[in-house]
Amino acid sequence: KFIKNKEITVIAAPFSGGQPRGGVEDGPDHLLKAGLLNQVRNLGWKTVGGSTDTGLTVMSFTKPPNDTDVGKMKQPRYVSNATQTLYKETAKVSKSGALSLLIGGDHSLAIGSVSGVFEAHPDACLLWIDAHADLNTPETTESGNLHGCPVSFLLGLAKSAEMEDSVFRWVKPCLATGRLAYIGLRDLDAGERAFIREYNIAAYTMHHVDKFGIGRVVEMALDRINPDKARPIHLSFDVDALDPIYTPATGTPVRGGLTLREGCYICEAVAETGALVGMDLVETNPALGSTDQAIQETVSAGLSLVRCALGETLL
Ligand code: EXY
Ligand code: MN
Ligand code: MN
Ligand code: MN
Repeated sequence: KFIKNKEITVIAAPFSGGQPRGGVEDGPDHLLKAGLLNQVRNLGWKTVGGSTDTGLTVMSFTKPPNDTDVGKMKQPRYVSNATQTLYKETAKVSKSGALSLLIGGDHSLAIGSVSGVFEAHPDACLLWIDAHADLNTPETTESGNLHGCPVSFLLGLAKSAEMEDSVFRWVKPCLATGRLAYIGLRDLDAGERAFIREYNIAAYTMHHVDKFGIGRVVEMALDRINPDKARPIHLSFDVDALDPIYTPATGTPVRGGLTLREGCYICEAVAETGALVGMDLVETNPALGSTDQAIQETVSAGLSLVRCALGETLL
């Protein structure tokens, strides 16, 4: 209902500047070599646009010189430039009427992808599937790694003074707290927990998944952020939401996560709504797989999530 003729554009973003571990910039290449584009096409999607007109845009990013910390933020100019470029590219795709699929790369990229999708679909809601809330502000972050901060930028939680003189002043807060739901959380910082409570954000942890089952959890999450079922949906999927049994090749694994089926179920439930307008698949880091099999399993789990979100299991 929001996407024109089942059209999709894939944006590959080989970017690792939001965190310190090398290798996450190779995620897109591995996902593409494992056949992502053909799998998408086999589901009846038309891969359109992109820099090569094959439905794929591969972005490239250059590290700015002298990218010194701003406050606690690490590599702020690199992340700001990359996400601003991605924002423009994503907005173009979304305005063309196609579904925008970002493959990363680290989760700081969502500053750009979500901003771009929301520019074309301002009434959208956001499902954030992750072990982490990625809700730190430049003030609350303990690590300084910007992949732990994208949601606070999208909500506009950073104190305005901090944002105004920061390199991130281009980011317009596009997301209301009532339009954000989390599933899969199990590793929160104190400041993130405080924000979730203060703004009464719909947050379903692994405890809720165990207690209610994934079916009820997805239903409750969507009821909170999309009660009239009229909104477009952006799905931001961090592969570390899954248990490291399924996705070991990722930078910040946390045990006790979603099963592969639970992750797929979330994607299928979104596909069922027919309202998916944007998706991120991030934090696949091939360099962190301890064996070839670990890398391959992580990549193939990611591909399954994408296919499920695009309707593979719908009858
Ligand atoms: N909360 C921690 C931090 O802010 O550094 C860990 C963040 C990990 C973020 C990964 C991408 O989801
Ligand atoms: Mn490689
Ligand atoms: Mn995470
Ligand atoms: Mn994340």
